[in-house]
Amino acid sequence: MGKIAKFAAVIVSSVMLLSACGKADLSNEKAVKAEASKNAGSTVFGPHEHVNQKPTPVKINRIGEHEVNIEMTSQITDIEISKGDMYKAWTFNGEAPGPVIVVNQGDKINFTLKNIDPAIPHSMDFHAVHASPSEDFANVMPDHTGTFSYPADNPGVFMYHCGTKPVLSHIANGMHGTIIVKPTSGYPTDSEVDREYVIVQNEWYKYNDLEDFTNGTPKYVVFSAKALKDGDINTNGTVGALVDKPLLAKVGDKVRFYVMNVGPNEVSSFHVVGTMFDDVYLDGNPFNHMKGMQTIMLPASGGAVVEFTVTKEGSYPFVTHQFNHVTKGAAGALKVTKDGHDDGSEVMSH
Ligand SMILES: [Cu+2]
Repeated sequence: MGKIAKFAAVIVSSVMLLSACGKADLSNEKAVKAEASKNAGSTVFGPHEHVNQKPTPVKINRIGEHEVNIEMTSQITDIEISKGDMYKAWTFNGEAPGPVIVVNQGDKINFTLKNIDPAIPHSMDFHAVHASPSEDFANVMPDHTGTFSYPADNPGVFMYHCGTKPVLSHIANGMHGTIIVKPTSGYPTDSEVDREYVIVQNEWYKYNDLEDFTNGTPKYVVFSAKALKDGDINTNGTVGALVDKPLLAKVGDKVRFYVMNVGPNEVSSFHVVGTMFDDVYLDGNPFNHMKGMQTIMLPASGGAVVEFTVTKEGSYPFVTHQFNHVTKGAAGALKVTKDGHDDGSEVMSH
């Protein structure tokens, strides 16, 4: 077995292991899995057929200067991914992508997953932490709760996702999101930034179809915006979400995007039309500072902080410059006006 195959085998078997502390009960996992694979395909997975759980707010409570409690749910929620196309998404908190999480570099995270999916186990894999995957990213069974602790010592824009086997099905069905670990000393350009948004790219395939997830091409490739604070724009990854409801900026603003490509399978070539990136921090680490870029490459699970200036009024499309994905939905718009308010003008589409 090659190194990569071995690593994959370790991941696959590790998610099957019972947490050493008995935090998660996996006793009926095999039966649940057999049922799940029997039901995979384009018809709704039997046990989820009548399940549509309304979105649940994420709970983030700082309990110390360097310690934060985060509680999320895994749940089944209908999302209209394109006009008239409902998807019974597997989600964190009823959103796909899930809500953005923000912590500080050096925080200890105490993470609780409440799995309210009545049928199958889920788990949480934070790319932002040092952890023992087999213990700390262990499955939480239906109607159970698991709590796990780990440090977030590295700053950046990281992916999180469900790590339950088959991982591809859990990510492609909607279980992905972004966690930002704010650098202790900030970014060198913090004081220049006028406004900021979190943008996530993801793909959709045929409903819960592992064969299509594996060998097919995406049906939709989409962008969403996730709220950093109450009142910010917050959307699911649906076709046209950020064209119908463009992001806003004011002439002269320096705009920061925290961008994340959750895949599961495709690369993103992230580009904003009409400007270039003055400053880029690859994966969101201040050490990876680059300047004057036109397009940034985000691998599946890659993130970045990009900052750019908008000098004139108008509608600035943002895309993945892999234009076959733009025809599948991967476009959004930043509307730049004199005062930063929406003037009702038409948004340029690609
Ligand atoms: Cu899952």
